[in-house]
Amino acid sequence: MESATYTDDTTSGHLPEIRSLVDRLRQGEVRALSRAISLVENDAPQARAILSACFPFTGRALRIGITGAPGAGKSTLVDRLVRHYRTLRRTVAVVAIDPTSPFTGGAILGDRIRFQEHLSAGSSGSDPGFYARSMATRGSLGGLALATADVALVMEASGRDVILIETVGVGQDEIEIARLADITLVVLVPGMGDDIQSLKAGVMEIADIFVINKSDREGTDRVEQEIRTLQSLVSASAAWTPPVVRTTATTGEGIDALAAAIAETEKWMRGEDRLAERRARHWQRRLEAMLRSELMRHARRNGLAEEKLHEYAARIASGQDDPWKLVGRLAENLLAGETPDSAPNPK
Ligand SMILES: Nc1nc2c(ncn2[C@@H]2O[C@H](COP(=O)(O)OP(=O)(O)O)[C@@H](O)[C@H]2O)c(=O)[nH]1
Ligand SMILES: [Mg+2]
Repeated sequence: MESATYTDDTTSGHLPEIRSLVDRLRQGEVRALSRAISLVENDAPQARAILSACFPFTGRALRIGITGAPGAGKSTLVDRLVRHYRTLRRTVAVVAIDPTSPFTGGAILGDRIRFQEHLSAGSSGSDPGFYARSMATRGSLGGLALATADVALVMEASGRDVILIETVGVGQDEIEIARLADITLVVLVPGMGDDIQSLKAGVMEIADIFVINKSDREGTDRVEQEIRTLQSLVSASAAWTPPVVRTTATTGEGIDALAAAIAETEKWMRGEDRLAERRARHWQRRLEAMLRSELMRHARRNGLAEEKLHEYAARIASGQDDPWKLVGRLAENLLAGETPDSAPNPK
């Protein structure tokens, strides 16, 4: 049988079109940027060619992740940071992910409205130095973390200086998303003092800066104390002790201090190849995810479509097939370019 191919050649006919799309988004055309992001987010057939064409124009931007519980004030903070960077004439893009409301939920809608209020490129009188996008959840193939990374890459290629990535820091997916950032802000609020101890270890691990937002409220000292205590337990010997910054995002208080902390963290990250090392680690995980997604895509294209999988699953459920032996045989056949059902290779 014909050897199966791992590359997607359905796009070859689109190449001039894709090149022109990427040229236009690099020249700052917002409609081209939006279209490219949609194609990438939906994992369209052109997605990889677009990402590939964007890739050479990336690596310069600073990617800042903002993570924390729903309602902590992340979007309000992002809004403030956008204003801050725009005042400094740095161009900004925001990607906001809220998996709790994948379609029409209030959070995404609220974010969109707020972002568009003063900026959103494209409409009349708007600021072309700013672009915001809310993400829906991408299906099972690539996963949300991969989709977010891809969208951020396209934004970067459009020449943005700063990419802000807002995500609800709860699950593994979100921690994965936070890890694609160069610098991660973990946003906490007063009144959750007792909960800090129960913060997922992963969230503590990814914090480069702690932000205590809503510091206009009572209990700010207490949260800070809790963070410091936890820090002294976790990172007594760490090279970097994440600064703790107090903000009131609604009034803008503390935003300058936060921006200063970000700048200082960036300086430290850029020293001694730390940033390069973090980005390499990011790419290692991303490569793994890309490979997994690619292999599944290959499997689906070569006889392991949904119905076929269901058939196998039913056989396993009724005890007719051994899943471990089956997986071994399927993987072997697929990698050898044969149909999943081929007889086991004689050894
Ligand atoms: N009192 C107070 N309220 C805030 C502050 N920052 C945000 N909020 C409010 O908290 C609510 C949730 O904010 P939002 O930015 O949407 O939170 P997100 O879910 O983390 O993105 C909104 O009603 C904000 O106006 C703050 O510093 N102090
Ligand atoms: Mg939000």
